[in-house]
Amino acid sequence: MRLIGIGANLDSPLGPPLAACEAALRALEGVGMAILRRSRWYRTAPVPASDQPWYINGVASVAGDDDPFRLLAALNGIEDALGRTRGERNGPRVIDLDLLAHGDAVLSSERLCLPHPRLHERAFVLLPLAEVAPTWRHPVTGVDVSEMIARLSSAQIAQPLP
Ligand code: PH2
Ligand code: MG
Ligand code: MG
Repeated sequence: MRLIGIGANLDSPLGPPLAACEAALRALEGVGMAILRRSRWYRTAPVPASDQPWYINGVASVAGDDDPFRLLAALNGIEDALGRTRGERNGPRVIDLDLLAHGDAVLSSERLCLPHPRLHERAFVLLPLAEVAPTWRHPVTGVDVSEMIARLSSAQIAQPLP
């Protein structure tokens, strides 16, 4: 199970954030990843709270590359192709593709941590993740998605688009 988080909160030449998110899904298929499941798109308030624009977020599970570092490189390549520029941490962006989990892989290197280290505290990841992989368990904590949602610390706004 390879889980990918998709997010965007700036307009780009492709259009509004939703267009970049849709383009990212097509681009994943374009580099040979089959989309197994995908969530609805969510409109989400920025975390941490700030005055930057709200995000579109979603999650997809894909089949494809067995090597997490190659998969990460493919995600970064798609971000670049869709016009991502790298600014401040947690800054606004035209597209963000995060490798959330790669099977039960647990790793912590400078380039990549698996599972994503902040996944369990983010409604904008967990709500769409629950649609794609409702029985997924965090390989380190053993906690499943619905329990992680129940444990979210504060009200975070993440609503599916109508
Ligand atoms: N991504 C971040 C930081 N904050 N907030 C929301 N709502 N959605 C995101 O995708 C997001 C964020 C860093 O990648
Ligand atoms: Mg991110
Ligand atoms: Mg990222």
